[in-house]
Amino acid sequence: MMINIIGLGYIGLPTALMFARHGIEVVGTDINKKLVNSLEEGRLTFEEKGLDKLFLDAFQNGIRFTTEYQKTDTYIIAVPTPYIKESKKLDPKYVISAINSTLDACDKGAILIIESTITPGSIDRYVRPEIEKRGFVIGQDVHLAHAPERIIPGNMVYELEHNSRTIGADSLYIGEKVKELYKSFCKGEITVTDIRSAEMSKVIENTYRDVNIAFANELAKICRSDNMDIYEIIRIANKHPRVNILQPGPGVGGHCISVDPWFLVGDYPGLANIILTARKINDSMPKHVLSRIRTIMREHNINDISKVGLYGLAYKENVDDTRESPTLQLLERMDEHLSFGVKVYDPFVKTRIVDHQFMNFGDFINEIEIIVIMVAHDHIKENIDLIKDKFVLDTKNICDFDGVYKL
Ligand code: SAJ
Repeated sequence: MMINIIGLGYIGLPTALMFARHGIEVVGTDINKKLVNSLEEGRLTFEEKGLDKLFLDAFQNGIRFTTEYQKTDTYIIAVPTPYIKESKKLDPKYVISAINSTLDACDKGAILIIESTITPGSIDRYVRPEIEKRGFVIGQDVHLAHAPERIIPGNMVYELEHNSRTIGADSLYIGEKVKELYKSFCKGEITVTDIRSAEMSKVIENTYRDVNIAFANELAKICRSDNMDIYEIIRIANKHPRVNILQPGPGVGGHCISVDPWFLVGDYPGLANIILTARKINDSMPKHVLSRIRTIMREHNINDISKVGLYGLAYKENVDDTRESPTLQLLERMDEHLSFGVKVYDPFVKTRIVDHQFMNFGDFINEIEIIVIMVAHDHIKENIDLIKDKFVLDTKNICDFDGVYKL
């Protein structure tokens, strides 16, 4: 039996490697020739704890990478599902194109497993009609399943193996078959359900986190307005057995939590109210950081924005992924206010993606008077002594020395 995994990004690649490590024949397909070449030559395309070793194991077990779709009976589709900025609706174009190419290649009776996060109802709305249009009978010629992922960047390899997961399918028979497949590496509980429930549960998991982060962020703003210590207050409140407030921060980034709730807002206008408000609160955090920077500049008579340095471009600690990152959101805001020249540094981001981005930490801190900690990479925690002579705005609550400004 061979699995063809379509899309070798943040989800598809670790999944492909994990199946291969556990002895399944895997071919990974991606339309990006450069990416495929790099993988074939043994070079990983992003950094992630434990991925090197997993890659090596998969290589030894004969994993292959190609731009071609393979003829087989099992496909896992893990292509991106962006949302359309204006309408906040899912853009299914990559899923649809992957489905079509799969149909061109597949055996009769093949199972098409969609791992990409999709808005509830997407398979009914976009995928089934596409397959039927091609004359395939679903349930006979091809079978559909949805197996949304749950792994967290920064701990992907461990979570891939240990998290519980959900399989949605049209029939119990196919659901159980897909479950058996994932059981080759997944030690967590695997729940089989229908496709719509699988779609919805995935989206609400991320929405739940977004709403809870928004609560923490709103509290941070309330505490700032009335001079209270948000971190102390959350620490105390969390001692209640049924309270578990998350941490405030400079915003919510990544391609999951800051995106998935919009699917519900776009599809259920008027019904998704807390969800919409939470999104707005989280999206307002970069502006809050900006106003904190302004306060520090005024207090210390610093008029030159180029004396300010943003530490961190990634969307969270110890990853190199910059998608929807709070720092990029903040830079966009500054740009709108014609405020150019702020300096930026991230030890994980090794290509230049914004203006005034430094590649060397020493050079970066030599040129600034105010450092804004946007991301709590281990690197800054280990180098905290080097920034003690700066004015520090710590949006991640990692500094405990006198004079530090918080959110
Ligand atoms: N954040 C806060 N405060 C917190 C926790 C997080 O401000 O207390 C911020 C982070 O700094 C980051 C953003 O939220 O900017 C999201 O980070 P995250 O670590 O909470 O989650 P992601 O986006 O890396 O991964 C999420 C996970 N979903 C849930 O925890 C419900 C992961 O399990 C999913 O697989 C992933 O989304 C996905 O791909 O959908």
